[in-house]
Amino acid sequence: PETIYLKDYKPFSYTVQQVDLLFRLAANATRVISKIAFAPNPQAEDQAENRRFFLHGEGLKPISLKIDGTPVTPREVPGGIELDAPDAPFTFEAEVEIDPAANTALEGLYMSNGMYCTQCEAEGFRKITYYPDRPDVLAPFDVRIESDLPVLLSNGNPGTSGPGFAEWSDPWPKPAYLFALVAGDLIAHPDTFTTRSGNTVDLNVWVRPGDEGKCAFAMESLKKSMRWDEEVYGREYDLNTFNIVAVDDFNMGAMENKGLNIFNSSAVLASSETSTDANFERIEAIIAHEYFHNWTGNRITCRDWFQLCLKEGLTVFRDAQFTADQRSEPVKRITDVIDLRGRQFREDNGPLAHPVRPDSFVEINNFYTATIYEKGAELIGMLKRLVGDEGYAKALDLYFTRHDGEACTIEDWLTVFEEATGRDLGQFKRWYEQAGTPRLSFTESFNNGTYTLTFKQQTPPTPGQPNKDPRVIPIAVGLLNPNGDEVQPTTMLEMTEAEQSFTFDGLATKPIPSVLRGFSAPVILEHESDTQTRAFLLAHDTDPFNRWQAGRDLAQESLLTMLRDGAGPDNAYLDALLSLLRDDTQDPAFRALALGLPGQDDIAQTLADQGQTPDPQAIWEAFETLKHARAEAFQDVATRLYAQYQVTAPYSPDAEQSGARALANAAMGMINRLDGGALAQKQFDSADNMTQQLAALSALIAVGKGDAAVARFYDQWQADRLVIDKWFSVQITGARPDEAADVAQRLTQHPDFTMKNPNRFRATLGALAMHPAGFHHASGKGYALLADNLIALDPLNPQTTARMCTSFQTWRRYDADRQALIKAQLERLLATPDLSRDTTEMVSRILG
Ligand code: BAL
Ligand code: ZN
Repeated sequence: PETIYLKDYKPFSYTVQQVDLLFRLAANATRVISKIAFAPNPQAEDQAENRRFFLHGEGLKPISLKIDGTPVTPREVPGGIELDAPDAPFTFEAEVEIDPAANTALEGLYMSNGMYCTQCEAEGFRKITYYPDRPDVLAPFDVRIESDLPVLLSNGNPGTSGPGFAEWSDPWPKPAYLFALVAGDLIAHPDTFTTRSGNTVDLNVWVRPGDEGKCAFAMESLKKSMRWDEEVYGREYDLNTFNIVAVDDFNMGAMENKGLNIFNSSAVLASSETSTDANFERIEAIIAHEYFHNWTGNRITCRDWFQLCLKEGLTVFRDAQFTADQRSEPVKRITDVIDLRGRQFREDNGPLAHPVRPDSFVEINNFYTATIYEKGAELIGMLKRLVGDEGYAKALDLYFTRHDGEACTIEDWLTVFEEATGRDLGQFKRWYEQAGTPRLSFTESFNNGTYTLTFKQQTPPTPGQPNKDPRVIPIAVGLLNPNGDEVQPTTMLEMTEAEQSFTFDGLATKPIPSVLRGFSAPVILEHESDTQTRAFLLAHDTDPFNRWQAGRDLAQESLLTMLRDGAGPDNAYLDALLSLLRDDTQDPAFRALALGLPGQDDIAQTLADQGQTPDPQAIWEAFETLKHARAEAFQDVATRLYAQYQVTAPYSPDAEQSGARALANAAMGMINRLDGGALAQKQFDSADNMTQQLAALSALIAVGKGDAAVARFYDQWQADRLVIDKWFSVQITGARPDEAADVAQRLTQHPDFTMKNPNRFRATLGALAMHPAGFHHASGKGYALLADNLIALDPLNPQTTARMCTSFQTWRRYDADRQALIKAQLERLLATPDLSRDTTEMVSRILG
């Protein structure tokens, strides 16, 4: 397959003035009739001699094509058609036929449970009609849909409608990836929102009949997001209507189509009986994320797909700010860093490492990654730390005024920061260009009242980038006295060299440093420290992130020592954690987080970084030993916390109640190891919300007492697709390592398993991949099961197949036997006849 390079970017020869689309919907033979006004692109005058009129098109059956009313015959070229076109404005008309019912890839126009819907980002519009399907071609769209289905939606404002048709008009020029259409038998959950300048916007959450009781939370989240973007970023909504539609079969979480967001139903539908606290929080965040794209993505879009982080990094950063404002800022930061380390650091440390702005790709769908999204968001956070809140606000205002209506680059983005703040961001740009996670280490010295911290940074090689230059790293540091008082409040050190010292004067005694507070940069902090210092920071650090980090470091050290020396759990860790658990002045959510352990995969990565070969089974056993030791050591406090943090008020998914439930459920998890499931069974029997019910089910499975509850849960929820996804997952993630692949295998034979629904596929095979000891079972049965299913899924849905191949990305860390087993599966995948471009690229990169 062809590789596309950033350096080859050229503007399109023509601009599009207006797009008119008519859809005559039919399941197997939809007609798409387009009329598109083109004009020579003044930005492409160098191409005037030789303008190339190329239109993307994939899997289209052409019925007729005309230029200025005259039928034309196109030349078929890879990826589309070429036509002879005038060096002057002209109209192109096309009628094509497509088959939405046969579209299982879920890109372009497809059907999901009798409903028509679209997914065009990144390159799905070319499966709908011939078009310059690239983000730098923007145009207003008018759409007419003809169908007998009762609800017919597209982007923009509603126009005329009547029996069998509806018209929509989107005045805001947009790239084709933001086009959307929905048609179905849907029910609205309506509301309105009045913008700060007094415009009333009709809001609707559209769902299938039966789901209308699960829309209220999404609607509230939408209204909060609209208000927040006005208050914090000064951004107002710009159409009369905002529609959200829930779709069951969807590759991503959701999509920000202009005025018509389409959501994976798992990211919209919520009720206390069927959704966990974590589900509610995710829904709130995704609703906000898609809404915030209206300005960061839609009004200002990307020039080309290499710039994807321009909209995604910024929008993830904005949704994180929103969540921090709605809930707890430290809790949000801690959970984001857990996720960043688990997904992005893992990617950055392996064969799939790529810069936040890549310089080449084969299939753009393979670059909707944690690096583009989450590391992209970290880059925005660092920029804000470096220029300060005021500088950030000024730069954003300039970005919105200067670039509204444009398709931009990272250079445009950095330029507004340079102009608004007078800072040179040349070195900062390396964060966008160099892949890999920097390792940051430090040494300390203390002399005559002067304390010196000397930092070193180093980034290991990544594919195609053997050498890295030093980056600018904002390092937030505070200093504590041995008595626990803070002697130096948080200060932002700016490291620009490979090695650099910073001094603090006038100190009476050698302080204890708290480094990288708030996780001020996406780096791996490598620092040898003793248990005592960590326990001290866990007890005294004023920075909540670093307090949590100290606890995590203690847990990790204990696990590593257990694995290395066969030692038992570290008592100092248990003591420090016990004091924290007992301290009722501490936020329950924070205590629940402190009770969390590093991921088993994080430990495997740390061992690999230290030059050791991780054994997933041994890691699992060490976790079991440690969890058991904690259960025994914390018996009394667990019993007290469980009782104390039962929520008696009516269910609300707010931060306070969910924090209490998280702590009580963590306590239940400990008690469960000693009482053989008695408490969990009681909780399962009496639970009136999914958070409680699922935690209890998972606890019962963990102690081998889950059979009856698993059966009952299925009987209770078999009609609810999203709850049944949980039912699939929990049986696999809770299985013993030697059984996980067998459980997953058995579940792929269940009548409710289907390859065609990405949520169900992920709930089953994705759950197996998230069980490190089960997936990496020495027999290789986990690898074989995943590969079998990926081979079966690829012809149906290349995008989800390629995404799930990333489960194999860490293969080189393991022993020779496991490496050979994984390599054989990857080679088998690659040798599959007609393997998609998506999966071919992904597997080739993983094999390296
Ligand atoms: N743009 C794809 C989905 C999202 O990031 O919102
Ligand atoms: Zn996004």
